[in-house]
Amino acid sequence: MSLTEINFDGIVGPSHNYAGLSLGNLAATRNAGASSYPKAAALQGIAKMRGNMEAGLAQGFFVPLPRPNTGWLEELAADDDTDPVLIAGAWSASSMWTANAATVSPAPDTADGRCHLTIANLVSMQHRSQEWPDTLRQLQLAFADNAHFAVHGPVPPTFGDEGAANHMRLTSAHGEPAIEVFVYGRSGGRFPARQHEQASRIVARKHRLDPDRVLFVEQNPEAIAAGAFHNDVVAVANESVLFTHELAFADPAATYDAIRAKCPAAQVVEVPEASVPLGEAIKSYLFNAQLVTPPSGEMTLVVPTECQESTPVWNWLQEMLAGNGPIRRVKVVDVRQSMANGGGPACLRLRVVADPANIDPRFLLDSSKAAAMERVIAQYWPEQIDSAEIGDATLAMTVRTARMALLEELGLYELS
Ligand code: SUG
Repeated sequence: MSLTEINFDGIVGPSHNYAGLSLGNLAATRNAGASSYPKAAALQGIAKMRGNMEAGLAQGFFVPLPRPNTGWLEELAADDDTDPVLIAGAWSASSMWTANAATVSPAPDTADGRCHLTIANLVSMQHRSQEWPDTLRQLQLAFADNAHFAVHGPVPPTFGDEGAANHMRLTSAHGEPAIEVFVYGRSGGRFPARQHEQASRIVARKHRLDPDRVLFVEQNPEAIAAGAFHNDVVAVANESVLFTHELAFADPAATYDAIRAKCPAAQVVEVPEASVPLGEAIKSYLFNAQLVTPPSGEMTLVVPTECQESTPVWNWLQEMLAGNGPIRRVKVVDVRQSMANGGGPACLRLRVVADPANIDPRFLLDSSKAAAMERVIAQYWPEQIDSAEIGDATLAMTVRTARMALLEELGLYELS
């Protein structure tokens, strides 16, 4: 069995728009009401996946959810006088950020030797709380092989769960047993704390993790207040490396010590506030990077173009490369359409360490499938959506037709 890290990116849906729905996500609220460019957005996402495949990384994907979500609008008894924010929620393409789809504990970490996935309930935001049933259907198809995977329903809605965005593995190599670090927020600040500690604890129990190899760490309330609505906005881990901002955790020293005690191979690359202030880290999404190990062995940080445009961030990255730390390359990708809604390269992917042979191949990508997707997107995805069009019946038809064309191309008839 060959365990590989596979990144499952969310294909940006044809209804991609900026409705300012996520309180505490500064980019999303700043861009509320701006025109969006779904075709460009989806093509940027495919280009990112292509870049990672060219570096030799395994790539999968999930398809957009049915939008507008008519079932949800019915549940809301939506009518002409209904708050436009609720209508926009039913139109959101937010499932593109698959780091929030589920929490994943690969086989080496679990008592039964299966890879466990728990769908995230995403209850903190109304537009995201409606994602999980349709996302679960995709996980159940992609990971249908019960001998190797266990796909769980959501934790009770009392406890907000935002999936892998608040979860990190540290290990000497992906296929080796890891310690799993769950980061939660404490509520009471100016912005919602979207990951509840009890949700993390429930997920760890469901995944049958060894309690000695699990850590529950509090996110720094200051980071949430500054706009780090998920931990992956201020920290990312890959194999033995934790790349983090100095102010990511409530008690950074205790966090690093606990990680090193359980995973002696762990190396912490900490970016000090004095070099990159928290606000600049959040604006540039330095930490919402994909930290990956391609077959070349050169650990690579895949950052958004916004990092290049920030002098302190870019200077810090150059200094890092000039030193002899574990991160050896920096690669820049353009995901501006997603970034404008607070979704960087790391938000767009869910990492699953597994043998690709055990996964439904319809969810795995190669370059010819990427080309087929690009053709469908070029033909069917709207060029532009202005905020006044949200709710429009003609646009709804366009969006549905576009998604159906993609499902047909991929043979994913069960999802239609
Ligand atoms: O949940 N934005 C997403 C961004 C998710 C980023 N994911 C990670 N950090 N892993 C969110 O806040 C904005 C949608 C809008 O306002 O139209 C939005 O949902």
